[in-house]
Amino acid sequence: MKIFKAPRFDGIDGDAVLIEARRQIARHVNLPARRAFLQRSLTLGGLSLLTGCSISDNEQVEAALSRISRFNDKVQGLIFDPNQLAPTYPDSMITRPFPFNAYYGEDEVRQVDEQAWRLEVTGLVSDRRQWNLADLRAMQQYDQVTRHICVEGWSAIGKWGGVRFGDFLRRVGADLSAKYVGFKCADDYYTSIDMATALHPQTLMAITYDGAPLPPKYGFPMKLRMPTKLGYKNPKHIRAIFVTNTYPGGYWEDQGYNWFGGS
Ligand SMILES: Nc1nc2c(c(=O)[nH]1)N[C@H]1C(S)=C(S)[C@@H](COP(=O)(O)O)O[C@H]1N2
Ligand SMILES: [Mo]
Repeated sequence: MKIFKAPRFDGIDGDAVLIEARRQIARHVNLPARRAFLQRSLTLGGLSLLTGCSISDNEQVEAALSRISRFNDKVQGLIFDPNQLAPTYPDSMITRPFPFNAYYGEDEVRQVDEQAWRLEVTGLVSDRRQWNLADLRAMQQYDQVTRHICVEGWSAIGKWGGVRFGDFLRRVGADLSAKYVGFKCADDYYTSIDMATALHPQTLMAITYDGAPLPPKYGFPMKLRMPTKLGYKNPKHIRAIFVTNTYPGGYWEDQGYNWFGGS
């Protein structure tokens, strides 16, 4: 990390900056020890030390906070254990009814036509043919009951079934050393994930919910379900998947949510 100038505070509400920084750190960093440390001892000086930036104006503060977030992406990427499984639960613990969430209300849920739907697969893959739902159903299926955690303050246990994303990526000849997999959805949602999480054994292309075809509100015809990531990283109504080394961002990520988004 770079040596920093002593922070100047003119025109800046230092307390507000620290509250925001603590909020972002608490939201983005899931290591309890790290959180406790940062929450107890973070000062404006500490923040500028952490970010290598002088906390002198709003633009710099924004930049500093976004650097904390990108720094956290790296930390989370480094500590991510590709073999560590998220907890699973018995069917009796499924939350009923399972909550709906999107950046719009339930009355605006996208209705995707099964016959017309094609999944586009592009970028660093050797087989760019489009997929339909029957192709996905023909692959080995897995079921899992896991907890979905939304940063808006709720969590719920649900049961999703479908294709292991790692199986799919190998089938299409994806470059497994690429950095990112990006997703475009039938609404205006989009997001992207790191390759290690894409290949995690619990990362599913979910085409069922609770043993039935995925209902429209939960992302028909297909969503990516990752119990190792927060809710907003789990795209519903996926229409295109691309493998890339160029950072693709995401709908909430581009508005300040942490990109790695581990849970
Ligand atoms: N296409 C799409 N995917 C999305 C969203 C969205 O608005 N559109 N919202 C995300 C958020 S913030 C959450 S918490 C979950 C909600 O999924 P659920 O409706 O299955 O609970 O979907 C995620 N994936
Ligand atoms: Mo969410």
